[in-house]
Amino acid sequence: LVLRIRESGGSLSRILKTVEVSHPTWPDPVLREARARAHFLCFLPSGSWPGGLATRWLMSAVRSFQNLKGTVVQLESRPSKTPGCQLDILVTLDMARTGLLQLLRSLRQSGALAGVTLLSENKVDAKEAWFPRHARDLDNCNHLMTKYEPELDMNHPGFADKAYRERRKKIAEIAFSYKYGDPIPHIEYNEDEISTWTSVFRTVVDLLPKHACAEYNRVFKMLQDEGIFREGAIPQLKDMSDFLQRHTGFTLRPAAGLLTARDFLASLAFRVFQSTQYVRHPTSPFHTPEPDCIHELLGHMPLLADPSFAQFSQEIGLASLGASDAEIEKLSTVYWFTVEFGLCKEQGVVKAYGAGLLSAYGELLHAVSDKPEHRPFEPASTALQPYQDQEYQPIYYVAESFEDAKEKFRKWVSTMSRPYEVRFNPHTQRVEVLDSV
Ligand code: HBI
Ligand code: FE
Repeated sequence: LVLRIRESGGSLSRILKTVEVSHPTWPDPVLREARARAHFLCFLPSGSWPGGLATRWLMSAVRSFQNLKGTVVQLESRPSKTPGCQLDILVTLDMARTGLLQLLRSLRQSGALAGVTLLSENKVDAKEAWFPRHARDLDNCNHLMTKYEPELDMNHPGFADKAYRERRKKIAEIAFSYKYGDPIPHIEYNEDEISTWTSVFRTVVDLLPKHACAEYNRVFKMLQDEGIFREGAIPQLKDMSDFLQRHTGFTLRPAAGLLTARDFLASLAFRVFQSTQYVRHPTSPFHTPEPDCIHELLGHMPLLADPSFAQFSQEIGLASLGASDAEIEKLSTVYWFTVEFGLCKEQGVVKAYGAGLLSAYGELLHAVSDKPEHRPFEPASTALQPYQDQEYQPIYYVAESFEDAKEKFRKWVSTMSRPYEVRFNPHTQRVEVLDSV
């Protein structure tokens, strides 16, 4: 797409930032065959434009690419040689062909353009859809959701706390610059952070023997014996990662915040868990709207050291590779009602294994009480159950065991539309694609 636009203000670098956020996604199954890569040429007429109009126009163009599920492959600008135009912008897009037609039409109708020319269009083999094939590729799977960030959300307890936001930024930068193979950076936690950890840790120690599943309690004890779980010190991700690696081969890598479901699930396929490293705001030690390292450490890590649970987590990850957006949504829902809020049965008694319950005692007590509805875990129906993350869940799904949940999950995944199989080769850390064609 070459856009000839006049720019007299605003900043192109902001647009480029927006473009970087767009991420390769897999089209819906019906559109798979009709995916194309296209180059366009557009002209913006001369005339006197108010400052920054070109920037705003391009922002709205980027929004329509995203709305039509297009991926920006390349975006380049140069001073225009056409009289009356300041910039030519070349955009190469991947999108479904039905979307391309719609896009051309809407660009031509947009008053800001004098003309649009489609330079070329190549049908792209649907199998080119990108997903990580090696654990190293997870360096590209760190796209964040802009939800609940202390910088952006007025309801975040850290919104008005400048020092807290600075601290968050510093820890986020560590995650953004982390590359596969780097040692996990050590964080020197401050007094506030450590005392938040200690107060959550105490409630967990009190409640979990009674309400957590046996697998969790078994690993929790090992972590205490090794001195990784204790009052007065937040476990370092490096130590936890080494511990997990010894038990199930899972490793950790630092994440800057809430990742997109696609990126987060993809890492599980490689037995990699992307973990935040910052601590929730000290004014709300027992509740956090976003993941923090206390939730990851107390909620997720113990079960990642359990072989059966580790396998279940990896299989959700493998199922997500190359899945359509609609399928990612379903897998996230299954993840939500199992890994985050799952219950299981032990000799007829309901126990918790979901990380969101094991790291938040309020909801834990609610979940195992007789107030909410308990339903048997059945992936096909669980995947369609709407959920919210603002209040306690009204419904929980109860698994017979991890093995049983895995069996049911495998059967359900086999009904998904992916035209190939994937398998993880632990020797090479590579995902191998077994093509059916
Ligand atoms: N990102 N950092 C991080 N931690 C999570 O636990 C997490 C995430 N992104 C999405 C997610 N969990 C899930 O709720 C599913 O959407 C996969
Ligand atoms: Fe979580």
